[in-house]
Amino acid sequence: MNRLFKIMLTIAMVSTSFFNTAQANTEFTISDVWAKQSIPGAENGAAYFTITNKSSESLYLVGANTEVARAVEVHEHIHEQDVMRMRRVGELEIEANKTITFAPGGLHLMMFGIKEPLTPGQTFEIQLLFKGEETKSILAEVRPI
Ligand SMILES: [Cu+2]
Repeated sequence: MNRLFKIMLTIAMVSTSFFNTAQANTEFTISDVWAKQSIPGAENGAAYFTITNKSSESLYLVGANTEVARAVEVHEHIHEQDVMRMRRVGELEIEANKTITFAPGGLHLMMFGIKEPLTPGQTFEIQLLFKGEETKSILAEVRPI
């Protein structure tokens, strides 16, 4: 390795770590990512996962995308005069050292306009968007209803 190349490599490494620290880099883990098999004729669906914020600062989920659907929104179920309704959550806070589980009847990723019916065993990617963080790709597994 010549000297100039060594210097350039050092600069590249320093600038990479500089840009990494510009991101919040909150430590978190995501597990148990799954989606319901498509109901025949239905164009909407839901995906679920468990997220654990391992850092000492709050993490904010602000959106999601997937190639298998036209749009994705974070939803929660709420009881309103004995009726279960879904409501969009614009910004979901995951507090420091807390775990939040998305599950049927509760929080879910609502997928609108599913392009091809989701079949059991199939996997697909979902991109999760967090405030001040890099986009996080997760792999969902389709489960039978
Ligand atoms: Cu919903």
